[in-house]
Amino acid sequence: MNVKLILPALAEAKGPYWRSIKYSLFPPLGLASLAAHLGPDDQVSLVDEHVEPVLTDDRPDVVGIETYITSARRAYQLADHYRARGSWVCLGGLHPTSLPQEAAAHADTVFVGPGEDTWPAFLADYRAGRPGKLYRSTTRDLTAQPPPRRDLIKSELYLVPNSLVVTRGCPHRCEFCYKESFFAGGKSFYTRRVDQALAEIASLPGRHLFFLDDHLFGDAGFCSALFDGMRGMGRLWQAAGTVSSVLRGELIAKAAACGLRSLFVGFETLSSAALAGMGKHHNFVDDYGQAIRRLHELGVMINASFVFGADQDDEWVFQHTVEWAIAQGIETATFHILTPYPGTVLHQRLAAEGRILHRNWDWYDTRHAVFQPAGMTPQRLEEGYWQAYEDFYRWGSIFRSAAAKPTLREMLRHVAYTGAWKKLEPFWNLLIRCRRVWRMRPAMERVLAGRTSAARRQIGGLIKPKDVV
Ligand code: B12
Ligand code: SF4
Repeated sequence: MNVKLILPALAEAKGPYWRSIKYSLFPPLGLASLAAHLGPDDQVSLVDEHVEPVLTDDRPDVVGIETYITSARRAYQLADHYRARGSWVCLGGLHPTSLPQEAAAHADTVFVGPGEDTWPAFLADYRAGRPGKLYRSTTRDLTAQPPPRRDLIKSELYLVPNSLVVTRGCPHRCEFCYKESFFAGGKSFYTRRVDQALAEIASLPGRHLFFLDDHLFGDAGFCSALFDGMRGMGRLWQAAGTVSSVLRGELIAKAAACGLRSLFVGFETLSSAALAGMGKHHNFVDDYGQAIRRLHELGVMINASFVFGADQDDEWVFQHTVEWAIAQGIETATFHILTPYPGTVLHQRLAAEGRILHRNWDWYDTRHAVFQPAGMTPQRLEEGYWQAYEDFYRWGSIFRSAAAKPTLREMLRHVAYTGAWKKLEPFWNLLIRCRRVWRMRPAMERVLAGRTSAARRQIGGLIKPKDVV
């Protein structure tokens, strides 16, 4: 069987907001995970349209397309094209899971939820000559999964090649999050076996790892054992976790001891009332300062995520949030406009209140106000969002934020990391065009590796000197 797996480019790839480095940072793993279920006699190719063109003059037996909300239009265009050529077209991922009927108009088969159980079932049915129209995931078990087919990923097209996923979903339930609807009908948080995760890590080349897990720290027992196993491997890694996981016991110190150097943290808002409205009951605003200090003392940089547009937000929220983040010495920030993805509790609530303004999925990119906010106009929400980015990433703010660091070495690391991420766009674009972005891996590892003597002291009680990387 000849199978082509496509990740279509997001709508913004054609627009003014496109940042090629963001999409050449590391490879997503959805399709490589599916490819692992094909047999040795199958021919399979994998195309990530964010980093390479999709050539469409072929006619594979089966075309599998991963569809996000803001890539839905492009995904449907490719699906229609391949159906017209006679291929069997499969659509899966977050958007077909939210709106399977919409996707069905462009597909021979639609997949709802994670694909680890449904894709092998489809392949068996297809080979038997009776493929179904809809497959709905119910069985959630990563322990029986083969590792992703990394040989199909063109790793030279990404800055860091080693993305990996060792858990799926999250134990929490925030109102705006995709995860409850995506994982409906089965477990919504589950992990690989620790020994499997460690074997996969050991097999990856180089030093750097990028965990794509929604919440790597969601199962304390699992990640504690994982971090024990990673000690001494000499890795440098980045991941996502919650404020509460940073403050819970010694987990974060163990993580730092085995190479954690940057953590994506969903602070979302500085308003306790807004947090309650979002159902983010595991976040407490009073904990934020302590969590940030703890991460910085361990030498872990922070990518802080904030969401604008909660019912409690007024037009001062942008400046207040940015000033706070700068004062805390946060290295990078990701701002979002609250977005009611179809299938989420937030979408149901805003639809019931008659506040959804647009159903053009291209605009569901967390940059557009697609609903009527309570405390300001949609236009003001969008302006404030852009202003927040501008204010946080101007050089003056970067230096002010870096000045919150206790040593010159930490200040320089802060400026190098933030500046490289947001201020070197033409340089990254050139490297990407020349297919040379991978050449910056050693420089990136050097910046990540830098750690202070204070950090070494912090984790010193936990680890032996040889483990410090
Ligand atoms: C890598 C990643 C990125 C990368 C690359 C995105 C890309 N092009 O893939 C970057 C950093 C660029 C990125 C950007 C954004 N992202 Co992003 N990203 C992820 C992340 C961390 C990992 C994706 C991944 O590889 N997962 C692991 C694989 C194994 O899972 P999977 O992709 O879901 O695939 C499985 C199933 O979906 C299914 N499946 C998928 N396709 C198909 C196809 C077929 C045929 C079948 C059978 C099955 C199937 O089977 C797979 C195996 O189970 C996810 C979080 C997550 N943990 O998934 C967020 C996530 C997808 N991103 C999200 C968001 C919000 C964004 C941004 C909007 C953020 C922003 N404002 O910048 C932007 C998108 C910009 C835009 N214009 O839309 C949200 C999406 C929410 C939603 N409802 O759509 C997520 C879920 C994070 C979150 N927790 O909120 N992202
Ligand atoms: S903590 Fe993050 S991943 Fe978990 S439900 Fe909330 S937003 Fe989603």
